[in-house]
Amino acid sequence: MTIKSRAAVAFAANQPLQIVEVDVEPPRKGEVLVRIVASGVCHTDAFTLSGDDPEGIFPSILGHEGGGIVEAVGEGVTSLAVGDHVIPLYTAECRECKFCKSGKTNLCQAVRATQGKGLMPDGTTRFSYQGQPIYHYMGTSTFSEYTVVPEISLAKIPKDAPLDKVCLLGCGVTTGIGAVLNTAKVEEGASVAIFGLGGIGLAAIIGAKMAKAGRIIAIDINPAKFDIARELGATDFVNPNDFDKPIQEVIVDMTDGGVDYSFECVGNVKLMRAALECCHKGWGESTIIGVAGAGQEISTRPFQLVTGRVWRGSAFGGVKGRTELPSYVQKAQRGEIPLDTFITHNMPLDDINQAFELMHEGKSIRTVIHF
Ligand code: NAD
Ligand code: AHE
Ligand code: ZN
Repeated sequence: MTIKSRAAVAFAANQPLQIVEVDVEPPRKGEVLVRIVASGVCHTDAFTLSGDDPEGIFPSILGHEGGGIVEAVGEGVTSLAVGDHVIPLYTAECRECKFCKSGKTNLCQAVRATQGKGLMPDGTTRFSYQGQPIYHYMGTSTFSEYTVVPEISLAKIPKDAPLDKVCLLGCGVTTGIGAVLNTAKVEEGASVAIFGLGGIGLAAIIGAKMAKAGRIIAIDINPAKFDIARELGATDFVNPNDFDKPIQEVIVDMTDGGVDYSFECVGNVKLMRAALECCHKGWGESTIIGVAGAGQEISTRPFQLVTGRVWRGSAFGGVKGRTELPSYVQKAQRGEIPLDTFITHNMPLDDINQAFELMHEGKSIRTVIHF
């Protein structure tokens, strides 16, 4: 039976989201209806809303950092049952595709093509408004009271984990920690530079602490971010605006030739170059996490790579969600991942546009939307 759901709909790029009641069709084969309890707001939602995302489709329901409860399952769903608590995954894990079986990547491709077109795997959408289709987003669309998600795009988590906090493990916090531990594989004593201290960069600091990094240099043009970075374990704080030379030179001078690892957590292609070039000659590795807009490209002198620096990228921290997210949830429950530190604001769905404003003003780390 089709149900009604309150949702924040992105009707067009660069327009505020509109809270309306959409129609949601029941889950089909291999799909699950989830009641979203809470959702974080990530910079990627704002990026797509800005119109800069080549995969941005309108009208759509954004949101990809949610936590919810299974409301109904479609035909053939075996791994989940009504009442299970779940985190939707924008990186599915089918365990059967070439990518899943490779042992080399978390980038399952089973549903990726349709997901990028705002559709369910059968090529249709479950959402509509006044008879017109509304598109899905990142396979998750968590800015809706009810959403439909492929079974392989849901991580089952313990029922005693607070959904309004562990929802942050659906993107930002897992991405930052995973990029340090899985992608870069930072080792004990290493020096680390983290560019951008939003949800992703701050989580990367946690990852660097977990890896027992020696020096953790936190870099942001908004010095208001430094207190939380310090609380999480950063050792040095750099505001590029305080210097009249390129930030890579500043970091190289501070670190006797450059850092062992750097992470770009902003989505600025010039900063991606700086993050690479602040790495130590011979071995320094830079990981791009930030998402840059359509048409933008990175550049550096090839000599930077010839002389031993390595450029990498990381999606969802290299984490295989169905297999690994439960252990991230456990770590959060044990206090090893301080989710509360990230939650600067809580608000109802009606106020969701304010969450975007706070992010753009640099006043929030994560706002959690409560349904
Ligand atoms: P955010 O807006 O919360 O934080 C960005 C931070 O960067 C802010 O503190 C801002 O002050 C800082 N910043 C801006 N310009 C800067 C500059 N020139 N130098 C230094 N700092 C600067 O964003 P977020 O939610 O933390 O996301 C960060 C980026 O990561 C975005 O591009 C987002 O799309 C991307 N992201 C990627 C993945 C992935 O899997 N690869 C996952 C989540 C988010
Ligand atoms: N759609 C964009 C790219 C967006 C992008 O890079 N997304 C990241 C996750 S950001 C989460 O906040 C990602 O995981 N990408 C891998 C993937 O498969 O989408 C574009 O440029 O087309
Ligand atoms: Zn995100």
